[in-house]
Amino acid sequence: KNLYLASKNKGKIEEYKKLLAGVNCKLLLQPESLEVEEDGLTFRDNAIKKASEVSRKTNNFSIADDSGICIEALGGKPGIYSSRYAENDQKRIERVLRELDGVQNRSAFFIANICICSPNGEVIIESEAKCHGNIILNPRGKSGFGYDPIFEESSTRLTFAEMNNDIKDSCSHRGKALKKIIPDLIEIFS
Ligand code: ITT
Repeated sequence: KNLYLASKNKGKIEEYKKLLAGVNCKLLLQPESLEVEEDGLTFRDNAIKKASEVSRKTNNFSIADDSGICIEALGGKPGIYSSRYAENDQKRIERVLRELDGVQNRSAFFIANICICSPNGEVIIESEAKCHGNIILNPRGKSGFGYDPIFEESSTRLTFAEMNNDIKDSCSHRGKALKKIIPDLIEIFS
């Protein structure tokens, strides 16, 4: 069976290819022409919106992930606006570091809300997980995407950009949210 990944984010796409390797599905990318407006007020609203729209348009199962980084000293921002906080990854990182200039409390978490829809657009599985850490003063590491170079994960003290894929998957918001539902996915696609 086909599973459409309702995402245009290259970093996420690479992570999903690996995370879903044990599920017997054919992973397809959402049609380039399909634009889903992310106007929900929560990660969950946006994940449901992306998955249900891609399922209905393709008549196939789909998986969407709405994620972001929430910084305590910024009242939870960028949050659902993480991908829109500035025009590219570099500028988003610069904005966060600027807004945290001189701020002692650097506590933050990543969150991923995953939604899977059946071919008729109905939500069949949901999952959510967080990963806690701190925003560091100077970016470290070259891997990954987005805010990875400035997020130091609590238990390893490594930034996501200093981790190889396996380590990031074992502790990241996305890895943890997806691992919880892998048994359900294996069953649906068996
Ligand atoms: P799609 O909606 O097409 O999947 P997107 O990038 O717009 O792509 P989101 O709306 O879920 O996806 O925004 C998530 C943003 O949060 C993403 O663009 C990154 O800036 C950030 N983000 C999420 N997970 C991340 C991770 O594991 N590492 C670094 N940054 C991450």
